[in-house]
Amino acid sequence: MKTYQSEQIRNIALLGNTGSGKTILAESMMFEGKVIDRKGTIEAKSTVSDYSEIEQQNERSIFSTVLHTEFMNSKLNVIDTPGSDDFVGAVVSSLHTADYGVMVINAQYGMEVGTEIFGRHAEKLNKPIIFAINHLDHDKANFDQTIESLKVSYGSKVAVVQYPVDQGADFSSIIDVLKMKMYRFKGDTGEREELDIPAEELPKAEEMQNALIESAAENDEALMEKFFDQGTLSEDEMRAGIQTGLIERGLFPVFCISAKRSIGVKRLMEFIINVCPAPNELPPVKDAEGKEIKCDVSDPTSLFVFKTAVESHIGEINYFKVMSGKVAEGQDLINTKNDGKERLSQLFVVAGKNRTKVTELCAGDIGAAVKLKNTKTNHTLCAPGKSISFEPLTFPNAKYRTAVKAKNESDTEKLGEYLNRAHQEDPTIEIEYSKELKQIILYGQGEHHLNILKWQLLNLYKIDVEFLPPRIPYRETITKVAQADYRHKKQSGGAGQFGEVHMVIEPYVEDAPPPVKYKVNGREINVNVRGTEEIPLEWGGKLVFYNCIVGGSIDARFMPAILKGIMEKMEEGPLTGSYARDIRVAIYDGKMHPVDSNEISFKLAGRTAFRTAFKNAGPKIMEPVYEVEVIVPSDKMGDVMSDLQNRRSIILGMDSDKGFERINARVPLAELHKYSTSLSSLTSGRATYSMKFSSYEQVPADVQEKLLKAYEEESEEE
Ligand SMILES: Nc1nc2c(ncn2[C@@H]2O[C@H](COP(=O)(O)OP(=O)(O)OP(=O)(O)O)[C@@H](O)[C@H]2O)c(=O)[nH]1
Ligand SMILES: [Mg+2]
Repeated sequence: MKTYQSEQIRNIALLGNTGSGKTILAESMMFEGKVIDRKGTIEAKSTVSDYSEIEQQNERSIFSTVLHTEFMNSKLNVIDTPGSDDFVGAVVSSLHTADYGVMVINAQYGMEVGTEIFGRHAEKLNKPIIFAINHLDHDKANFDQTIESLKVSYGSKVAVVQYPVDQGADFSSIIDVLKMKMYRFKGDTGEREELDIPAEELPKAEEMQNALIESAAENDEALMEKFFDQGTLSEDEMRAGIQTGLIERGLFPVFCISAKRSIGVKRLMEFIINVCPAPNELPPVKDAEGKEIKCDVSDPTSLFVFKTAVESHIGEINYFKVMSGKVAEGQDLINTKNDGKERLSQLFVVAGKNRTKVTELCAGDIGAAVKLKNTKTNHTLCAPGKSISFEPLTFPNAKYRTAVKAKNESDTEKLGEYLNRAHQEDPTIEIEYSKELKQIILYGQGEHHLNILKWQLLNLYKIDVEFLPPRIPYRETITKVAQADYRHKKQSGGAGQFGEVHMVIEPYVEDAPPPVKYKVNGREINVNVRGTEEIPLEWGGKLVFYNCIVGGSIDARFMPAILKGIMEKMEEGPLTGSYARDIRVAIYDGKMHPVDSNEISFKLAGRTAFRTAFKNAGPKIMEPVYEVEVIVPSDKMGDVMSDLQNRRSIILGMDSDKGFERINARVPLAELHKYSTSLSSLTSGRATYSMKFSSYEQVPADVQEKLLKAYEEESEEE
């Protein structure tokens, strides 16, 4: 395969709601570029893009797939992405890599939740978007309504370049108001005739053309002036205006296609090659230090790895974009993440699972390398001596958690190894080995997301795992002052044990002055603080420990043992065994025995006194509460609201945003188990949400009651 220069390259990511037709569009593009001579279908499990077994089983894309095709003496790199929100990680990395997003829209439904979600990611990454209105051959296709739905979000930036003449089952013709031509397609091969616009369509076509001219002029002052002077713009001027608008995200051009029947696909590709600037004509990007890195072949080499995967037969494969310079087969580069040397002994361009060896790739191009030693997603490789390093990709927060366990205990170690690998392949899968919950917690984007991982573990790595309800990291604290004494005494034969501790405990409040006097149960206890230890707890909150011993009733050397005993109970709270937090303890009296007192006795006395005091101090269980944002179509708003209310939520606000309703609420984590699945079934997959940790809050009395009972039962069983 020949080497393509930067100016011959275009990089696009196909985005859109699940089922909008991205994979079929990719297939059609491969067909137009003669990478394949027959188009595969989803149903026959024969597309280039959905080549993995799990995608074929599910009849949908799950991973991003890199493809390329040669067209008009250019190389079009296409990244097909999954449309389900569960796999948003693949969308983010693809969109980051591509220079343009082609947002595929199903003309039966118009704007869908996937359009909304991925549109936001494109906005965040500042990527230009081209709309491809697909499924126009469907009986229920409605182009005008689709455009209206897009305008709710994108307003007058929606610039219609084409409209269908005969949408529906007989769809065959498109009018292109940039070229002022009609394209008529025969059969399903993309073969087309270029015709003059028929007289009866001319008034509409001219009206649409005027609208497009105005949109094109709007993004360029010089063009605007010309437009005012001449009342029109030439085709080239329009193209220039569209180009400026597209790059600045001031204009979103709309194309008409039927991916399945190859209608309009070639014209869309022509537009991408003719109008969209090549990577070296786009503004330079910045590396992590803010240094501008130009997409220039004559600059030092730098590559950014956007995807690491394990493929059968070849092992680990890294997909990268050449950010600057060029990379040749056999070249040595430095991984700036770990300073390791990597030899790129073989370079490939890929189209699904088909790899073609190449000798060189220029700035802006996308390729793959195998057998790298220690290179993964988000790493930068660069020429020795150049310290170029790109900012890692940032992914949306996890919104689904489950506990995982190998069914066969002997697989536990292997499970850990493969989970780490899964995280490297898909950073939206996160793993926490929770000492606190005594569980391995997996985090992901949805139940489906983690079920795919389960399938992979079983089918690719032969590890059978089960998912269990994840425990909730509750916290325990107190709400009032309490006092307790405890004497630990043991006399059995030889050396005895003796230690007595008197303490007062109270809630910790930031910046509160040290204690002087307590009133507990009508009794006054004066204290004299001799020493303070303020311990920030690993799990959040604080423990403040005051030594208020006067007159040597307990030797200073036993204080650490008392604190140790208290800490043991802080780590395994008296109510439910959860971590305790935000407590002040004052040790103000006690007793020693000249022979029998030792550390162990004081540790036990401290622990038991603390437990007793804790139970009398208005103890409360606290639970993690998350801030949740749900985006839902208006007709499902009521159902989603009442479901949220059943989950002990506090609704913070509601507003309409770009054709969707947005609900902000605070929801306890315990009520969010499998929320993504319920939301999906409540709205037929038309809603989405995100969540982030907010704070710890006291659980209501009835919930506390249940938790206490459950802990008691659990403890009895043990
Ligand atoms: N009638 C018609 N069907 C289409 C068209 N494009 C795709 N389809 C069908 O729609 C279904 C979904 O197409 P895909 O290409 O898998 O959609 P996708 O956007 O890749 O979906 P995800 O991978 O789940 O995100 C398949 O059955 C396709 O055959 C089209 O233009 N017209
Ligand atoms: Mg797909």
